[in-house]
Amino acid sequence: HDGRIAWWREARVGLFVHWGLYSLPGGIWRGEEVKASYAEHLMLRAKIPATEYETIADDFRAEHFDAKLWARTARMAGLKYLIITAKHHDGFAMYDSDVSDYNIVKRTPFGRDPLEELAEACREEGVKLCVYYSHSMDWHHPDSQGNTWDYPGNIGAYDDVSSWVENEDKRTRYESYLHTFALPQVKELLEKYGPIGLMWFDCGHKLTEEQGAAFVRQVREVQPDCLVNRRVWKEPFGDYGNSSDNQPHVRVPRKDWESIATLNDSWGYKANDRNWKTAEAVLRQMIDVLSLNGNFVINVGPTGDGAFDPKSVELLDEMGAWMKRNGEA
Ligand code: FUL
Repeated sequence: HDGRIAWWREARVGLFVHWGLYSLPGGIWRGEEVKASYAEHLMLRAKIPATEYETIADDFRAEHFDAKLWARTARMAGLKYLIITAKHHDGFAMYDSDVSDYNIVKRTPFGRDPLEELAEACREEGVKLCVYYSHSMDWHHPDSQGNTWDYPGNIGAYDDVSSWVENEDKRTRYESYLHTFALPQVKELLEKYGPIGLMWFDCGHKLTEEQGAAFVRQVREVQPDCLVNRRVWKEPFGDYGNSSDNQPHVRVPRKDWESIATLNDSWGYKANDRNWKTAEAVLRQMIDVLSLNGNFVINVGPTGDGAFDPKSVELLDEMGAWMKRNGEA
């Protein structure tokens, strides 16, 4: 296994990019700020019916999206891998999916495939392309987890595991989502965009062990060298572990762990979140993590038009300057 993870141990630092339909409303729905620190959870927090949420796609033009600029920004900040949200909990694929038309190419006026463009840009900049995929929750799909306002009897977003694993109907429905939707999407992501550094799964602790194993198998089958994070299920699954969101220290004694942090309090772009960390605070957090042998991944939430907001750019610039001063970038 050492062979597979060698690049990651050396990389140390990465960039997380949360970009999806939620980036356009930026935490505001029908003129009102939705109560949630994570703007990418808008659909769940405001219980937006799937048919209504879908209409965000009609306005998704991403006129400033520039994969080369994203990849270059990562490189200039000294960051060695880039994790892009191919599909977050809202279920919308930010790539050209053959499994479902609910995707950026088929449903938006933008009509391009960011994954394809990012794969090329990352290759050019020497940044490893990695993919986030929400395999457990999908608020758009009637048989997955989370959306109980459109699909009564569905598995709730925060239901505990036993409540649905023991319920045959819920379990069967999730099984069908898994085999006809999630696994095929994971497969196509690994087949279409060249070598993927790692698959970043999320919230898999609600799956059965067998369901978690199915995702690991699927990854290994197509790209044996691709890493899988532990959130695909839980110990002892996956190649490395993650700390809880924005909590750098919880995995201290472990080998091969990764801390993920935001620049403000949200992952997805949130118009009203001005609670930016200072560059000094971010660097301190990074140095803490690296000194404890963890990897550090810093997040940006580009706006719906595809740009990194100016404050994130400023903070990443300062990280880059620090890296340069210390011979890293
Ligand atoms: C969490 C998700 O629920 C958040 O939206 C975000 O993607 C974070 C990195 O992981 O579990």
